[in-house]
Amino acid sequence: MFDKILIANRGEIALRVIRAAREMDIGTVAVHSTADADAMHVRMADESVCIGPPSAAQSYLNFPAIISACEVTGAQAIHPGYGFLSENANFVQIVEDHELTFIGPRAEHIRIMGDKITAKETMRELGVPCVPGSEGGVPDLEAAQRIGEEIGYPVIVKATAGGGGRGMKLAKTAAEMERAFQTARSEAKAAFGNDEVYLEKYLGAPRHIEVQVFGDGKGNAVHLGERDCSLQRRHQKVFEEAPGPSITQEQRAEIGKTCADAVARIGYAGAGTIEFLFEDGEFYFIEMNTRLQVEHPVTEVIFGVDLVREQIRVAAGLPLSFAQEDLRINGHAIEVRINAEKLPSFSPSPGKITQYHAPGGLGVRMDSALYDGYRIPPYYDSLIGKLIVHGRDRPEALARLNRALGELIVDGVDTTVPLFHALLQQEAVQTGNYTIHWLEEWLAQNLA
Ligand code: MV4
Repeated sequence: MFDKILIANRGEIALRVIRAAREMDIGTVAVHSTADADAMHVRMADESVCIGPPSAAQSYLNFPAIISACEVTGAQAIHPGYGFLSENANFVQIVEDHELTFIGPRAEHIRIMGDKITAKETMRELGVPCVPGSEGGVPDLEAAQRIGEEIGYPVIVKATAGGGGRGMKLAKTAAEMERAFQTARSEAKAAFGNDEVYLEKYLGAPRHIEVQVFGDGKGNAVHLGERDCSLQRRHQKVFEEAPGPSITQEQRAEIGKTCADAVARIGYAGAGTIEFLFEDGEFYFIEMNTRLQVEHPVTEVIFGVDLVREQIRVAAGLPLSFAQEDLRINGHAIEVRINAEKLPSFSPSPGKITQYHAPGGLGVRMDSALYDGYRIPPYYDSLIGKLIVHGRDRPEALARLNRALGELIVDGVDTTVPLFHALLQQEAVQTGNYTIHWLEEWLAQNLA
């Protein structure tokens, strides 16, 4: 096992990794920008190194500064958290070239899943059900029009270098294909320097269901069920839950086994998330994320496992500490993302926290790097905390969420907390009967 690891991240996820490491008796090194000198992750780690000015490009994304921080402190491995360098295959390569360990999958697997066409081709060959569409890239408009007729409209044009909702254009009818195809291409070229696009049948009212998988890098893998993350605004998740309120035990077991077998076959190492659209009882693969996700706590809470601990174990060459048959779902968990944002525009609201009080009690977990007097810098993501609640069933989790939100105090900046109080009053949220479009439609009618 490692003696010391470096956390190449900030905020709540840096604390999350420090906590797991400390329970494993592993030393921790925080890195930080000049804007984060007073951040909680710097205070909580055993050691810290300043790696550059505020802009992420010069600090949290600065390869040489991070590698140097390992060399100076003797950290043997790097945990990337989520975002920043977590899905950067070039970084993984450089980490390995310096005889350090990346706590995450191999560069090869990050690369495959980073290209959405290769990802889909790989998953299809591994027996994972995919959205009907083009076989690989579409070279020109004529091909797009021919394939559009074959799969039937509406059709969505997606950039292979996109993902997470970036670089997509909808063609509702054949007449709209020319414009959708050309716009998708030129926007992809401008945004990613890669204009390759592919086509999919557009699903009108699906849910976003994602399956948590974990590989040991030696051909063994398990699944930890699914999360329903359908409640999103502009491709940002807002409210996530596990298990998915629409998924049966039989569906979970079947898609879970398909996903675990797929990642086992490629020798995948560490945590992964396989994203699906779920409509009329069928799963359709869209993308795989080769990192720990923001919403991983809802899975941890219902399975009673520490996913970061397992990431560190697998990176050190140890086996997973559980087998598939050890994994049982206990109750229901919900996470809400607390952002420093002003409603109804959701514009960033950085500034000084004049009062902070975290909720507590049975079944309540608050993952946050806030403290009284902390100044939220304007340079980074607006996520300031995740409130995760656990109940014996979904109604109990909802009641606990309502109670915990009432206890939470974040003064000095605007937050998304009022949104959650309002959402908990909605029948669709109470019953779990929502699709990927529900939140945007509700916001348009109730907030704007
Ligand atoms: C789709 C789709 C409908 N049909 N693909 C958006 C994010 C990216 N991960 C995939 N996305 C979508 N792909 C097909 N074939 C609808 C979306 C989509 C969406 C997906 C998940 C959660 C929220 C969403 C909001 C709008 C569109």
